[in-house]
Amino acid sequence: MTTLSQDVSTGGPTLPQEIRLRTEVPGPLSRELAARRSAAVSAAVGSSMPFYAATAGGGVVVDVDGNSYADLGSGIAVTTVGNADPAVAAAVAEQVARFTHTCFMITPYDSYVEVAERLNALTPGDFAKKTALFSTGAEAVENAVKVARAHTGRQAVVVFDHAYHGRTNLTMAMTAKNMPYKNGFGPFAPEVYRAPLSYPFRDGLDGPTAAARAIHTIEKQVGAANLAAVVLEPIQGEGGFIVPAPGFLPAIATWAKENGVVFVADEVQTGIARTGAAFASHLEGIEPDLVTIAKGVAGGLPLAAVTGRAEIMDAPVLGGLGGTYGGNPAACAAAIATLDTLEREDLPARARRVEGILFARLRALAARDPRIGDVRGRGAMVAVELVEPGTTTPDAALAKRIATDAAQHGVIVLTCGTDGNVLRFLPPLSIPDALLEQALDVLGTVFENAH
Ligand code: PLZ
Repeated sequence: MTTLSQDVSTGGPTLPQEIRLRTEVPGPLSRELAARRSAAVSAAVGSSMPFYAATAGGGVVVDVDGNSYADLGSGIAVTTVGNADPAVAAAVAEQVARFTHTCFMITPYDSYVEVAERLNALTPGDFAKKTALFSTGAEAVENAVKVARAHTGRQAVVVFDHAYHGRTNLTMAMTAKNMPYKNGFGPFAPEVYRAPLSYPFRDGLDGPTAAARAIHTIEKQVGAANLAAVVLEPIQGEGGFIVPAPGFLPAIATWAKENGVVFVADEVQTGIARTGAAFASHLEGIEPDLVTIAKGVAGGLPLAAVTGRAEIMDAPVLGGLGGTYGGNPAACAAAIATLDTLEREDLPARARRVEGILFARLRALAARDPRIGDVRGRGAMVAVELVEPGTTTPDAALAKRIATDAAQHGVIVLTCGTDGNVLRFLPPLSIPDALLEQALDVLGTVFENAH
């Protein structure tokens, strides 16, 4: 039986904020767990890192062998407020000591109502809004589609190239990439159509031109009268941190409004201060009819939401939205603590500061290394796209090698992109500047040594 190393303390920002490697990576205790895992856990579930977590907080994850890594992934953009954030941990502890679950559909409670009020106020648009709570991002996306269909009486849904919306049956249909998300898992839900995205690095189109191309596709292949919703990530996450050209999102939103189509911003990855505003839609000056929210909203607990125009959110029949765990009280308590911190500590401003550090360092690296074709993103959601020098040909092998080598040197970095050739940086906003700079030093060395 594996035991954790003796000096593992509790998590949160009090953990030493340092890169510290005590064993080879993975160490002996992680290797022991890996052996147990391969006998017990489905081989279809992957992990990008070879080491097992013991504690985390501030900007570090500490493994079972006592190695401390700089965390540039936040568990895929979840621990934005910090891992084991003390306010979140205290709020959850207080809540679970009072009650762990009643089911909001049976005996409701105040924290669900408060989270709804807070998200109604925080999302873009000064109009009457309502919210329904769920547990995962995919569930939020599915429910946004249900609400849009109930409101419009129409069935079709438009999504975009490179989109990622989840792994459930409807959201698999909405997700673009086959491997590994969809392969062998069909048949997929019908009435999902895909339009071309704005991808400045690859298409060179300005925003209005790219939007006109997408709208042409939608009008010719779907028809506005059949369309319930357009679902779009303001900055694509899994698809490669693709920031559409300025004007693209507003043009799509305007077209949707003119045609009675519900405009859904999937802010599961971009939301909750990640991009330097409460929501990325704020930065684009758009007011989505519905916003899907998950990941960062509850400091690591599973909570998701659909927030949007009251008359749209009220469209399904009574009882049409719900689920056993949706708006679980521990997750709601965590969300309230997270949203308090977002406001008190001005987390969007902190994300903009992180953006400054990431852009300065990554652009300097790109100037030295022609394999970095593009540096892009917003706030604490920044990426580099790796290509064969002088081309736009994706180099996925390099992205994989860099992420693997970075982990060996104490830095957690994730990859993404339809072609798997994008390295993405999603640090928790609680990471100290000095540790972020140190992690970027390590990354620079890893790039230099990767041939
Ligand atoms: N919408 C925009 O980014 C989740 C998933 C990674 P769930 N992204 C990370 C993986 O391999 O499963 C995501 C997202 C956007 C929806 C989702 C789905 O959120 O909480 O994973 O269901």
